[in-house]
Amino acid sequence: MQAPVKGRVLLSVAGFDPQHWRKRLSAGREVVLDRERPVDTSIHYAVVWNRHPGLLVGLPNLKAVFSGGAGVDHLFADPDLPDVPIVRVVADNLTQYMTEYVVWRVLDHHRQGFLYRAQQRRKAWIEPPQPAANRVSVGIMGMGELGRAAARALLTLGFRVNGWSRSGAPVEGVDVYGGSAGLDAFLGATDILVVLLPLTPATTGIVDHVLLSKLRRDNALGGAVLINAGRGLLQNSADILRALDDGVLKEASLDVFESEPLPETSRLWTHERVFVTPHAAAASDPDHLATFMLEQMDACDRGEPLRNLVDRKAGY
Ligand code: NDP
Ligand code: OXD
Repeated sequence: MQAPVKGRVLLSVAGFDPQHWRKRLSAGREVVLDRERPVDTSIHYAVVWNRHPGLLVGLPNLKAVFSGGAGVDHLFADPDLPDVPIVRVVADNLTQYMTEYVVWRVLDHHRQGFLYRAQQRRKAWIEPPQPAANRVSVGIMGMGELGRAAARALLTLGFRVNGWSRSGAPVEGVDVYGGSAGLDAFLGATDILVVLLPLTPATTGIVDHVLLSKLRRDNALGGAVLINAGRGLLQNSADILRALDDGVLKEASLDVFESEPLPETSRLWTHERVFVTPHAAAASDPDHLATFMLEQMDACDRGEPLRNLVDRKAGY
């Protein structure tokens, strides 16, 4: 008996090289780059990143949508998102990239990179006091796949680590605080705030001046630090700049912004105590991810459950 023809994959990934994704996904299925017909019954799966609303309308046989990344806010921004399962990226190499980014930024702030770079520009040979890692508390907002991995690496380096999540679920070695009831205590025990939250209605704009002013400023580092690699719309950049200028924040590392690319007019580009990266903390790699996606599509066709499913109600 002939094996049933596999449904096709609609691929629509803005900001990535679609041909790279197409090449990898074509190893398992026929890939459609652009919608050819208003109604397309041949498409059973979609791999999507940051595309326009309405893209997935008119696909009556769509079985699941795969996000091109870990975040799914780009999908929920589509009012016409079909009611099918959504699979997001959970992958060792993405987690590793994010862990590297967090460790890099925490160590740079901890080891006074901003100060040394300024001193080097002046050719100044000055050795400031250096606090030990165990005198510094890193607080991670979002103790999911990425937050937990970053926490493990920071614990290995000797930092104290706090976490904040919706559930407050325990994580070994970490003081985890849960929900809005735990937020102020979490912030008050945190010197370096690392934001690894998903963007949902509950988290939009959460990193504002009020929140930043609750961080511990009287600390071994001489001020509070913000690192955001979650999403730009979690933060209010004007508030971050105000916090840097009025002493609420000592320094910031930002990978994500309300508007991307970060507009040239933004003062974040030139602020001497801000480190900017272009949403590059942990990029999805089709060489690594396409195989997992194809495996999941085949499993779904066999009636097996999908992994790394998004909770539509929670929005992440
Ligand atoms: P997960 O879904 O695994 O974890 C999300 C965490 O956030 C969970 O701990 C969850 O709590 C917590 N959370 C969600 N909503 C709330 C809330 N309202 N209050 C408190 N805590 C909340 O996500 P990942 O760790 O995989 O990824 C996190 C985010 O990182 C992504 O959504 C994406 O936006 C961003 N990202 C950025 C990248 C970059 O390059 N800059 C690359 C990859 C991801 P609970 O544990 O209770 O569910
Ligand atoms: C992601 C991202 O969510 O790269 O994976 O931002």
